[in-house]
Amino acid sequence: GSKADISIVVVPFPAQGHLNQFLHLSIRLSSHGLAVHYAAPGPHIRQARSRLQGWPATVIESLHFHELPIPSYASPAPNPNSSIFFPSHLQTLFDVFEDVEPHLANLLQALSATSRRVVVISEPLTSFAAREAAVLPNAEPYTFWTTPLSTTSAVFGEESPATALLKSLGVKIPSWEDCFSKEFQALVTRIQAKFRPESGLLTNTSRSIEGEFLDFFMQQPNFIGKKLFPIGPLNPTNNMEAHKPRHQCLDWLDKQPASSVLYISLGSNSSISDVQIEQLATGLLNGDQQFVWVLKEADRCDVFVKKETDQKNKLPCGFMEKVKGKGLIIGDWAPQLEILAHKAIAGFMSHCGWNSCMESISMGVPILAWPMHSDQPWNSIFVSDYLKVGVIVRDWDRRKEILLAGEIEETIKKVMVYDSGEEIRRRAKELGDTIDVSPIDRPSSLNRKTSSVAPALD
Ligand code: BUP
Repeated sequence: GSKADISIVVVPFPAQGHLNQFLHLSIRLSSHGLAVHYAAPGPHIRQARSRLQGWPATVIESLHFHELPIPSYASPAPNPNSSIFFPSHLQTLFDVFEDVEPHLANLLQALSATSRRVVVISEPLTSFAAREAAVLPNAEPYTFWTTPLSTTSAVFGEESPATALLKSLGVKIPSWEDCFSKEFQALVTRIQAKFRPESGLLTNTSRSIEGEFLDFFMQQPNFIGKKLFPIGPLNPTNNMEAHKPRHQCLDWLDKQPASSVLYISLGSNSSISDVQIEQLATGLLNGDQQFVWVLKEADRCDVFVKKETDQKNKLPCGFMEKVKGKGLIIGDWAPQLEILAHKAIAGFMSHCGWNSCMESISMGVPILAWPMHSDQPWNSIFVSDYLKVGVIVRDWDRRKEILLAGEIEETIKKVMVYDSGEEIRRRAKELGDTIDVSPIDRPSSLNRKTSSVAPALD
């Protein structure tokens, strides 16, 4: 048959935060009629497919999933009580994930033979894909940075020029030795050695968030002549409320006054200690704060089984009765975007994973930062000290301490109480208004030059 025009291959690192960004990017590309090949291990693909519920068939039919076989392995469960909490399973995953390189090479070769151009989008953690693309005559490797340009560059050493730029603006981020476990630092060294900006860089940011850094990067020797695309936010705004049945927390939010509820979620990879859960609960109760709190055990990427276990049993005795009508606990997958977009929400207590930050910023919701690991301490300082749309709840220098109910309550008031929080809520709203969250374009049949038949993996 005739050759497809452009084939796009995306290769995410198979962890939750990466899944959403790569999937949303894929949806965006396929909505322009491009054939997108999503290559990842089976369990990750099954999760991605389940997130596609509610999308128009025209979008879904341009997405081709390719299962990359990975060897089975086991890794230790995340330890919520360690001071630098790093999900060690990610390290294990990285080791085994490298084994998929030959399978990906087969896929790329097949696409290269049947397409005019192959665009390969990987990330620093899956840079083997860029390496494989570089050897093909018609393939262009792009790197997708799923975290902010300004702080992620700290991965390339504390003396990175972007970090210096941040410092000159009065924003000091913690050293990476303070944020990453020794194992992760070793992992970063391996990634650093392989990282090349190749054809170009996509980043999940926008000009109104990181304009200064985008300009700055374009002047760096490594980037001159390369393409740099700020493509954030990737929030898929047109399938809002697509979940059926509608999550009950949204019905509950409908009944709350505007700007009254605090949304709390510390992400999918982390959990806090039992004592900390108790202190947070007490802070909410004493402050008489309305809330929606996603409280469940951290994901276990190693087993990939979506076994969502709520942690209601860790709450202080009688808590659920006392907060009746005022607070909701969600023990499974929460519809975060819909929650953040709801008019009842006035603040987001977040672990500051970059997806969560982008979602909150673009919805104009101020952030109460509770970083847990890796880039999150940087993101938390970036949103509070640089963007000034957040306050720090968990100060990274005091990460070994338990946050007491009283101080949690005080920080919550800084954002949620009408007078004291007015300024920060206004700034968050203003920044949110500058960010374009336009719905995804409808595919045009005229653009559809691509083949809908995907080559087999082997
Ligand atoms: Br938890 C949870 N519902 O219940 P981040 C998360 N999300 O929609 P990560 C839900 O998952 P790291 C839930 O909207 C965001 O798009 C949320 O990504 C969504 O954090 C994504 O914020 C989570 O980057 O940690 O993946 O927990 O930063 O370590 O990747």
